[in-house]
Order: sequence, then C-alpha cells, then structure tokens
Amino acid sequence: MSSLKSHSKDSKLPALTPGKLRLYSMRFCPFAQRTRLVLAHKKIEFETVNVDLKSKPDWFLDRNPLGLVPVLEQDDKVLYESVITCDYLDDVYPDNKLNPSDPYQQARDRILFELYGKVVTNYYGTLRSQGKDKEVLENLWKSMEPFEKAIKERGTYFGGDKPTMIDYFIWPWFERMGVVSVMMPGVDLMPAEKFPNLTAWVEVMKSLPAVKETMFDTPTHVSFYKSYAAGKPNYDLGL
Ligand code: GSH
Repeated sequence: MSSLKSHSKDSKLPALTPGKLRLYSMRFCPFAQRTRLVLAHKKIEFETVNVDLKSKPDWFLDRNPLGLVPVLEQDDKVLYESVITCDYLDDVYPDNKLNPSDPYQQARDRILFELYGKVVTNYYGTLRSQGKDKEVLENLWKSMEPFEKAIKERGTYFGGDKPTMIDYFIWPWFERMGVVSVMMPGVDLMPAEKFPNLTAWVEVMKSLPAVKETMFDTPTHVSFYKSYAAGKPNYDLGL
C-alpha cells in the first residue's frame, strides 16, 4: 500500500498486514504530525492511511468514535489521541527515548504542555482574524511568553541539549506560524525581537531529521489553509 491519497466514505479499508503498525492520518493535521514526528524520531516502520475528514469511512469511525486523527493500529490494538499515541510509542519503542526518565522533569514538561493549549487556541484565533485583531494577537504573545522563558532557561531544546517529547508536541504550530504573514503581509505572529530564544529554537528544530521528514513549507500550509477556510480542504494537495 503506497498511496497517500485520502480515503473517503465509500472507500474500502486497505488490507491490514499482521504485525504491521498503521497510522490513520491527515497530511496537514498538526496533531497527527506529533505522532509522525515520534515515529520518524524513533525510526519506527509503519504505514499510513490518510483519511478524508469531510467524508469519513465507517471503518475509520469504528476505530475512533471521536472521528479524529491520529489513530494507531497494530493487530488487535487501536489507540487514538495524539499525546496518548506518542507516549505509547515512546514506551513500546524505547530507543531514542523522548519522555524524560526523571518523573519530576516529566511532570514539569506536562505543566508546560498544559499551558500550550492557550497557544493553540490563540494561534487559530489569529488565523481566523488574519492577525488584524490586535487583542487576539496580544493574547497569543502572552500565551507564548512561558515558552520563551522556558527555552531560555533550558538551552537549545526544551529537552536541553537534545529534543524531547515536549519539543515535538508543540512544534507543529510553530511550523505554521508563518501562514498569517503570507496572507496578511506585515503581521508577524512571532517577532524575533520579542521571542529571540523561540526564534532560535525554531531554526534548530527545522534541522532535525524528524522535522524535515514531516514538515511542509509555509506556501503549502497557506494553500491548504485557504482550501480549508473555503470549506473544501484539499487533503490531497500536491499529490
Ligand atoms: N485531541 C486530538 C488529538 O490530540 O489527537 C485532536 C485531533 C484533531 O483535532 N484532529 C483533527 C481531526 O481529526 C485534524 S487536525 N478532525 C476531524 C473532525 O473534527 O471531524
């Protein structure tokens, strides 16, 4: 099975291979990208079945009644929710461990991760208002401050000298920060003078093999977003 084209309601479930790990995904989904980042970081073999989220097959809903990607499947095991899939992969494939082994550090990272929910919400707010609503933009910046502070304290990555789970959990939205600037020239969601350490982190993240393997460039994110905002998401863009 090699096609990355998305599967819609009437499509048949691609045949499952015993023992093979499968990811149900959507190419532009930032949540599914978390799982793809972990799979790439750990060099885990898997196959991808992309789903048309506007016309979901019943076999997809049977696996995740919430109807959301990512979903992982292997033999009789099915998991969904990006964070759960990533933690599971980190436990089952212990090479290149991503969660900190120190329980306190892991708990601190999860606190930071809780704060990240606000960044995500505010990011989508700025996208909807195309950066024109100053209050929404200020809210985004406010929610990003704990991350600027944390990366300054921790070093190159949130994991210090190497990337850790939290780096991958939060990366997908930073990859998409440039979308608003293209649609609304002059609006910068992450000004380097305000966020110098996060800006440096974004640059080193872009050089990681797992990020290179899973990322799209800003023009592609813009094209996808425009199709999404028009109510006709082009899940197969560029295929
Ligand atoms: N909490 C979920 C996770 O972390 O996995 C969110 C996943 C999510 O929202 N995925 C979106 C989706 O599947 C695509 S980016 N949307 C389909 C829908 O809302 O019907």
